[in-house]
Amino acid sequence: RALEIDMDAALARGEFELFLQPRVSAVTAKIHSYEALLRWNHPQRGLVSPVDFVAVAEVSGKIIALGEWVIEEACRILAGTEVERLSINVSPLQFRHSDFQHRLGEIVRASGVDPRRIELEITESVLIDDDRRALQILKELKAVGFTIALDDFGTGYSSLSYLSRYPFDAIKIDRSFVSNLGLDESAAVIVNTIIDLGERLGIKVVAEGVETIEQALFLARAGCDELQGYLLGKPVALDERVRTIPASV
Ligand code: G
Ligand code: G
Ligand code: MN
Ligand code: NA
Repeated sequence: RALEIDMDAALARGEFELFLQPRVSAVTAKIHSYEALLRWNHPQRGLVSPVDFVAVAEVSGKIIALGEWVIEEACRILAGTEVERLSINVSPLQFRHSDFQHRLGEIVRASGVDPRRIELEITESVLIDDDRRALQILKELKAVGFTIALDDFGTGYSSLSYLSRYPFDAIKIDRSFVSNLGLDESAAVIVNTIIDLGERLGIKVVAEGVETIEQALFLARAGCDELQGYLLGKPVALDERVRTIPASV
């Protein structure tokens, strides 16, 4: 059966799960927050990656229900565990949906979770179509306390004007640049430039896909604020181990 046909039933049966991956301070090595990464425990196919179903969910429109489930589950984790802060990925389609902001507000309010504990990761494709509306929504979300991160920075169009025009709290350097550090001279130049930009604009810079000590040292010396990647921790299911970690700073 096609994945899209299964999705409603999968939501009802509780087959989706949020894996958590730590984001760590490059200075203190303390966990700042976790990124929530969606997984589907499919009864026949096993653990399915969002790469294989998010695009399908966007085409069918199921991304709205799925995205709301992600917000609800993130709030359950924040309300019921020691996890201090979570970032959640918001699909461009979900962000542009007329009801997004309203539903997000409703779900978070009902959970009693402080919006300051939630970061929304958006990609620049959100900003391309209707940038004035996007700016208005981002400002309103920030006014309520949500923080906003620009994900996959450096891929796509990555207009530098986005960084000054929109109220981002964090920029996430795409992992393609991090993985090329030490291999490709231009990757180091690009990474340094993004870190410098973030510093000058007062936006926190987070490196993704950090897999080696060499990459971590390079990034820390360059002034990158936070690191995320397999070296610091893989995305894992919220098990008892995660439930009992001490509250992060
Ligand atoms: O965790 P993984 O490497 O499999 O994620 C693959 C892609 O799926 C990434 O681009 C990530 O941003 C995206 N993704 C992960 N979780 C979610 C989610 O909850 N919602 C949306 N829209 N995308 C997600
Ligand atoms: O697009 P986004 O940045 O949300 O995607 C995050 C994706 O990157 C997730 O699917 C996650 O599983 C994956 N990821 C996280 N850390 C690493 C890493 O160190 N190396 C690689 N190759 N992928 C990673
Ligand atoms: Mn992300
Ligand atoms: Na990314």
